[in-house]
Amino acid sequence: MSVLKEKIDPKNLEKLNALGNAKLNAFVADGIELLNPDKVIVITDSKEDLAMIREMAKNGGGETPLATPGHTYHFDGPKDQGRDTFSTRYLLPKDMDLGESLNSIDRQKGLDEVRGYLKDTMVGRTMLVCFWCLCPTGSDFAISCAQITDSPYVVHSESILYRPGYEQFKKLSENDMFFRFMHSEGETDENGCSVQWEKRRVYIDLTRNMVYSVNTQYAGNTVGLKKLALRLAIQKASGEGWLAEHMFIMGAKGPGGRTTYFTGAFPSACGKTSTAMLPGQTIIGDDIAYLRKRDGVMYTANVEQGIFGIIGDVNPDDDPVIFEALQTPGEVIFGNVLIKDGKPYWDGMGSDLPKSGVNFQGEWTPDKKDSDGNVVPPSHKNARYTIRLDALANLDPEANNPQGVPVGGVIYGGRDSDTQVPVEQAFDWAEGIIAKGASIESETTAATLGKAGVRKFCIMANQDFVSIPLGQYIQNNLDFAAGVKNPPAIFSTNYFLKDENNKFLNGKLDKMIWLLWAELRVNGDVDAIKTPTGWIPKHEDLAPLFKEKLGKDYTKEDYIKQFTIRVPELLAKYDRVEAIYREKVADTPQLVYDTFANIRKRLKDLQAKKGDTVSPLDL
Ligand code: SPV
Ligand code: MN
Repeated sequence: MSVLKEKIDPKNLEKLNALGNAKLNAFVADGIELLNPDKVIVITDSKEDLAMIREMAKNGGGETPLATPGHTYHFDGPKDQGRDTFSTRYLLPKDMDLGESLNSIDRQKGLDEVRGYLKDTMVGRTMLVCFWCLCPTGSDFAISCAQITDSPYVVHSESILYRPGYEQFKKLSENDMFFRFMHSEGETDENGCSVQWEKRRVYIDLTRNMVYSVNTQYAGNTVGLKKLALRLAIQKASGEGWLAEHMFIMGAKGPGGRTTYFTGAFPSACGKTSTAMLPGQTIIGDDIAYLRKRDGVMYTANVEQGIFGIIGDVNPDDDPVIFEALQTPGEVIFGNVLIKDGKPYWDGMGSDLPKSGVNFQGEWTPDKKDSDGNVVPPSHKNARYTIRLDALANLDPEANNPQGVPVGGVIYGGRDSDTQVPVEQAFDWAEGIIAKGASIESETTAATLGKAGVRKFCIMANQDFVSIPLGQYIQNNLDFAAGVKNPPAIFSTNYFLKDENNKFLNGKLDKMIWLLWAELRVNGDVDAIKTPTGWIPKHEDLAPLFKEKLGKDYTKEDYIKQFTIRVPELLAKYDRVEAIYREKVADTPQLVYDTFANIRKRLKDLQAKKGDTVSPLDL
């Protein structure tokens, strides 16, 4: 209390005291002692406090106003444009073993390092203390969170992306847990960007439900409730029998006005948001879902209330709902786009870009090169927008239901140019978890730092965030169907299949047809064709959907090209994936190996009968 009293003025101290939480006070006092701010501001759920944050953000706090009222832009530094998976580590106590696939560091060593980097970073600055809630407040999904940061941009982003949590915090009792996040952007340059990116660290203390983040601004490294909280949530869920997943939630519209809810896990930048935003359907969330069981039914709720989405290729044809929302006055933060005369521009927006402007590298012209000699694009590939979901015309009416919504189907996607068919239903829950979710491979994208286009294994599209041994995580997913009367159907999708000339075999909106076919399957409305790896659609069920929804004639030739079973590629895929499990995941459940063996046998039987490539019409 003496530390708090010394640094916090009476008005702000009163706000903290109203929460009456000794653990919170200890967290804030630790922050004050370590970070050494000049001033501390405590932020409540009030309109005034949120307006103050918006003002602070616009006045040197990481954002600049644009011409459209409510719109601002934010730049991260040139070397701070994505999640830093290398410098994100679990602090490992001596008695914890997470397996070799998870990035970790000895707890004490990591604490010394990250707290060393955080020390005195807020001298001359203001420390912001704010409160949010993961999932709808007052539900069994809800988790309270406290965030300390010196970035008004981070607080503003959180106020768009998460439900307010100050009032909810008052209801916590002394023993209730909450997640804690401590962030400082560290030293900044004249543009307000973190300079010491080589000392960027995101360290996760699972023993304290706390995450440290320093010398970074990119939201995926700093906005506590997003991927930092997901890592804490996965561990908590594992102990309590529920799931925390890197999934969208959306309502797919079937015949007669029926809504079937789907969750879907896709690696970053593989069509996840655009699936959740498909025209004619309704969105609940685009990034993180919690799943719980009640009375033999799986329910899911959106952890967030906003979208931090990739802006590249958002245009009136491919993403009409988002495009419209991004033109409308209201709170939107544009990140790492090109700015010219108070307007944001990005690649693939469907109109010409100006020939000059300002972007994350400074003054920009088309011939601009970065320090490594590479041409600088107008907007970064991982440029993003931050917007509240209620700004969208297609928000599902159940989006804030504290009970969540029942899960009808689960989709696992990836970026795969040559192996999997566009959509396939797994034979059952266990095979879906293992052969679809736990076998995702995806060609890398700009959402994480590093080289793009490399095929990377990514369990449930959640691997970057898994905070328990990977085998245990798969087992938890397998076990989750226990006691569920009618487990959701599991599907794989692949929007990135290419022909021999390296041309995509599908149009961007074809994903709507795969989704609506899955909706029909969940409800038992259509038959399907059996392959060695699951059930694929019949041409006769897809053609009317293409005609009705997209006005396209879906030819048998296209169907055959897209749904041909590529046996050698599939065998190679399961060989690759199995090798990773054998080498890297010591606690892999035996069922994983048995399932791969069964799939391989079915593939080889088909190969012996029909050859390497098998038309769906020959099955
Ligand atoms: C992702 O990369 O999966 C995102 C954006 O949703 S972030 O994790 O915040 O970087
Ligand atoms: Mn994500």
